[in-house]
Amino acid sequence: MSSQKRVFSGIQPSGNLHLGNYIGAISQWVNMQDQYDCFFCIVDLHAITVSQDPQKLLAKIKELAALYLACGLDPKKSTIFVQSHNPDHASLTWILDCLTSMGQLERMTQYKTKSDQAGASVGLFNYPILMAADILLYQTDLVPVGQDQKQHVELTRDLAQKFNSCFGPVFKIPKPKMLSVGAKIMSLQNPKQKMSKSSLDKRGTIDLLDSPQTIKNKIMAAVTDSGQEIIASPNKPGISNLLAIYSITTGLEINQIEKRYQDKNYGQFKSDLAQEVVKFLTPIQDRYRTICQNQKGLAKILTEGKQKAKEVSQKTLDQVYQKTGLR
Ligand code: AQP
Repeated sequence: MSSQKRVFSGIQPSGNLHLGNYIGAISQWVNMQDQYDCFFCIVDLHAITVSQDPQKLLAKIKELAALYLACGLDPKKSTIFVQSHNPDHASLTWILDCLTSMGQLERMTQYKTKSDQAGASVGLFNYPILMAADILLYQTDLVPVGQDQKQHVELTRDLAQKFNSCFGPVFKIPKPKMLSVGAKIMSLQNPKQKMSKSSLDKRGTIDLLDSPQTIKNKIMAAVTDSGQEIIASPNKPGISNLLAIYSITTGLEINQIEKRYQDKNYGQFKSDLAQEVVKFLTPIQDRYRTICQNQKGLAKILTEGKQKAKEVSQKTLDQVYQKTGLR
């Protein structure tokens, strides 16, 4: 058995992967691959908690898998798989459902926000428990996520502790891992709202597969703050957000960027940022196109990933069945 600590995380194929997903989640994943035993999942069962077109969903699952690889996930180092290919996720969810109170789920911020927007399904309400099952099945130590998912990882910890104290120790207690800069990238059109796949105003979101011209247009049209200074500050949510994007895409510290732009205006800053983002995304887009030409290779990676995932999850689920009296 590997002595490395275990990492689990996933993204829903629920729309276009955007820079917020990359920065908050994938950038961490890529950096963790050498040090940890990593499981990265395409969480398609989460995506159907809101309505999806079946044909588009299937295409999005493949697109997301190709983007994982294009962003730098390496199947030789990490286990990459699709959630619905491993039925253990749904099986553990039911058992955890029976251990969770309605009140615990009613407190989840994401549910409150999303259920306001559309007629909410039971699946949307239950989403955090499916996420807990995803994480706990793999005896995960660390869950690299953006800020919006922190509350769900905390619920996961509570459920693991509750199960262990009711039935005896089975689950490792996982911890969330978030970036200090970039844990919550905001919409370019509304710096008070998170950049999101499902947001209605597409001008607020930079998708990883956006063309250079679209990226430039979106960044030049980004909402900025009053005043002229290019500094990160709570009074300047628009500029602070752009600085975080600049920092992650160039590898520069925020204070280095502030110094670089101390005598420059917003227009110059945005134009340079657009160039940096295009420079950053172009190689990812090139790799994505190459990977898409080999669909058989992609399918093989996901089949191998499923097998590796199942080997680990099955052991946890067997223990759960035994402890709960189901076996
Ligand atoms: N704006 C963001 N800034 C930083 N991190 C973010 N993440 C999402 N948005 C931002 C992180 O990306 C991962 C993807 O999570 P998900 O696909 O399971 O769903 P989500 O968190 O609800 O992301 P979206 O983009 O807002 O999707 P939709 O609109 O479908 O709900 C997570 O690690 C998340 O924290």
